[in-house]
Amino acid sequence: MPAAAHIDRTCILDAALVPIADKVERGERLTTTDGVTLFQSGDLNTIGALADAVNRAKHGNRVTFAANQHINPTNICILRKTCVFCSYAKLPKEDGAYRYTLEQTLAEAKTANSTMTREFHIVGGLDMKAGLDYYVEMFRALKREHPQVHIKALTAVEIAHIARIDKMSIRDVLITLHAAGLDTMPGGGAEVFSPGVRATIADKKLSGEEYIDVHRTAHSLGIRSNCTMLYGHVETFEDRMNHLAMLRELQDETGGYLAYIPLAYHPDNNELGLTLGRTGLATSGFDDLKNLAVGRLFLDNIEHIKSHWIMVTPSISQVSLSFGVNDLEGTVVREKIYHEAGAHTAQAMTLDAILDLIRGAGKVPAERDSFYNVIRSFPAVITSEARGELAPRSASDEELSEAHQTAAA
Ligand code: V47
Ligand code: SF4
Repeated sequence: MPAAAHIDRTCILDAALVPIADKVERGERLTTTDGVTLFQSGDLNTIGALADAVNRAKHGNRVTFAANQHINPTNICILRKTCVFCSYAKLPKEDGAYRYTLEQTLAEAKTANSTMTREFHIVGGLDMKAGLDYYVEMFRALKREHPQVHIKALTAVEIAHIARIDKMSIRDVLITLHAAGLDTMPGGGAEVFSPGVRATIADKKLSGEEYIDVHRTAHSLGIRSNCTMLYGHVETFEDRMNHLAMLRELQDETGGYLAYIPLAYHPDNNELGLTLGRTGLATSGFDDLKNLAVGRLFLDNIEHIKSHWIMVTPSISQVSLSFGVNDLEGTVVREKIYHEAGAHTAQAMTLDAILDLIRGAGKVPAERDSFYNVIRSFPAVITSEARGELAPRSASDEELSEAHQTAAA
């Protein structure tokens, strides 16, 4: 951990945070107990100031975003009954179940021709009819039609599912998919690694150790990935910290993680939300900011902390830029998973909106590629002349509605 900027002790309200501030200032690694102390503390401003100091030491004032397009090719999932937090999955014969044909996937991806999309983010359900061949064909075709677009696809859970139905090793599945065009993997499917929590919210899903093993294998093959934690349901602060400790340990070993993204649980239209009586009540802004800040402070070996504005709202994402976050989940053309679960945010943000959001937080925006190389810098304050030059041609309503119709099964 690089030495952070000087921390002003006069602002610390919670005395329990003083030893943590000392460690942060010395660039010393935090323990899981420190993490629990941070989660227990009501002194959000101090937690934010510590995370901001660490973030500034690593990234200065720069905030990156990537122009990506989510594609969810199938919502059919064998864990439909046991992942009780999921509002997206369907059984094969259930109303609304769909699986894209190759043509439907390509039709949805077509908008990438007329937008600034540089990454396809592809995740879906554990569908018995979406095995290795389905994805190999899809990735090859996407690469053929959009060679400039990076493919970030398939969570560890989906990789393990493909290995099971195709009776192959995880390693061979990854080698084959990599050769077909998969560039990196997203971090979903992690939920919370604690076996007790998993048994409650995601029974029968691969275990935390298995998730880590899939990522370890991917990293050993040169496939980098992201990592996540689904928070705000039944987990304790200790569960959160043990989860983060497992991620930090793998990162010490492989260095393969690009970014950490805490995912805020959305309780609408899922069984868990009903059981908890939480329908319509997502996580609090306080907890969203804390999860991001603790991620920055504890995961000292993961460079990038990403806020997902679709899940926590653009306003919280903007504030999070002073709480350790250096990256925003960017211009998403269309997204389904959280909207099924009650996210009320827009499904896409324009370039101008994301630039305004970053500048409004006093930061300097930069567009990045999927490996976090800056590919376009933007002035801290934009002139109207430059705005005209930089504005991309975004997908027209017609194009989006066409993709939407072809996507409906
Ligand atoms: O694995 C499902 C989560 C994940 C709900 O790597 C839910 O850049 C909240 O992988 N409330 C899939 N979360 C999404 C994913 C992802 C998202 C953003 C960035 C990246 C990245 C990856 O979504 C699932 C699960 O953890 N999820 N249902 C829900 N009701
Ligand atoms: Fe299936 Fe993923 Fe939903 Fe679980 S979270 S039911 S694995 S789509």
